[in-house]
Amino acid sequence: MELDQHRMPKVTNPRFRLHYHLMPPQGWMNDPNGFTYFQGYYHLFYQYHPYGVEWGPMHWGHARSRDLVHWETLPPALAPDSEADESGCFSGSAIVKDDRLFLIYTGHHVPDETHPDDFWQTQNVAVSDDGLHFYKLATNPVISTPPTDNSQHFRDPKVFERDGQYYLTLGSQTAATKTGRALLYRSANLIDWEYQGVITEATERSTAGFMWECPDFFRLNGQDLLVLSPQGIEATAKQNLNLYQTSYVAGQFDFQTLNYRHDELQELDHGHDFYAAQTMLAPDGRRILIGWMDMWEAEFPEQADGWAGAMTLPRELTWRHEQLYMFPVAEVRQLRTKQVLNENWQGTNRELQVPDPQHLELRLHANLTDWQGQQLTLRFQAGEQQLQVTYHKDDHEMVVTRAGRDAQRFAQLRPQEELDLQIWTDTSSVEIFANQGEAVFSERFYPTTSPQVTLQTDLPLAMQITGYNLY
Ligand code: DQQ
Repeated sequence: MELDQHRMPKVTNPRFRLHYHLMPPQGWMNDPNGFTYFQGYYHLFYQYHPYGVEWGPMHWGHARSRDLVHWETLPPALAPDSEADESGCFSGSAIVKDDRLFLIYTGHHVPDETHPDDFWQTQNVAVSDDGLHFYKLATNPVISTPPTDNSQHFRDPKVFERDGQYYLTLGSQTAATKTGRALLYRSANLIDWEYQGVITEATERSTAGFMWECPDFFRLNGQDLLVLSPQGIEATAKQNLNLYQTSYVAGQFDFQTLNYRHDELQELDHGHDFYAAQTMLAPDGRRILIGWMDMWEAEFPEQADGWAGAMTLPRELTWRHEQLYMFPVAEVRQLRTKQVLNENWQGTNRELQVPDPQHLELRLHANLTDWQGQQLTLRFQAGEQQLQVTYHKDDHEMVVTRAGRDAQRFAQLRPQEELDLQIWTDTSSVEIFANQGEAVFSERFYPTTSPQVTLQTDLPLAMQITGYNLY
């Protein structure tokens, strides 16, 4: 589809542009949508406002990749130009059926722009034969009203196939209690959908949220996992500190009875910038997740340059030690251009000299068994801009501190003998993976000069340090 070039902001300064993460060509990006594999390409769509650097009438931006790391920007797939989605093509997902790519998305309707909170939402389908051109069904919407006990919040369909049936889960809110829940629908053909019921719901607003956005329901290593983005969970001292969360529950779901025995909601990523994550099943069976690497109501310094928003690295999900692990897909190794660090080091304080600290893959690997120290800190410092990663051995805690307001984020690790810290930096982002993805922090970080990278421990610690320059 064609955009009106005259109305589109231009990128005026490359200073914060990322080198290997997906970001909009210009304009605004939020949630990942329609993450799928079709005719030899990974496709990733996203919530896109081409006519401003802030959220606005939502389009579906579109990119594709052969390898999950080199992305080609394509023309937007959807614009809010039909009766079924007049105020926005909100989040949704994709699935391949009979060699055709089906997009299922939410049509947003605001009858009176002066009252943006008085809206209604429907579910719609668009189809493509080539992965480039998309046709909305003339019969849209495919789901025109929410269940009778639902509020107006009814969006973000995530479609999947199970035992020869199509299903989708939807983000929603119970009308009476104003609490979040995930709904289940079933279809034989992706067009005619039958409401099944509630997969699971918030029992309390303060601990589970008033609305669940972007649910994603899938099976991994014997677990039925529901990843969702709850709004309204109250922060505790060290958890749920972002405005909105992305969390998950794990358990066993029965598609006949809709009985879901699951444990508590857990945060999926502990960083300041992570939301609306979506997964896909790769052809080789890996479950891969991408999230929006930003947060609502955060500052977006890149807005001054004509764009806003980015995606995380694609991460492979695994289920280990009764929790989800996330770790960058193996394809990310292709980004290495040169090894810049490779040494065994023991000491308490040093600067890591690397040619380009903002495009770096860094790994610190230490055996903690005989170490009497308590604390290890890695710091990126550029003037006032500082991002610090600290491991506290006594309580097995990771703390990320980003200078500025609301600085700290926390994650608890299992007691173990080794510490393996892996970090990817990309111009204005830092992603931190502890112990192969047991704890993850996604951070936007905007140094305006090249940061100094330093390592500090309270007592000498032997570690292996490796680093690669990334393209
Ligand atoms: N963003 C979309 C909605 C979704 C929200 C609109 C989550 O579909 O619920 O841009 O960030």
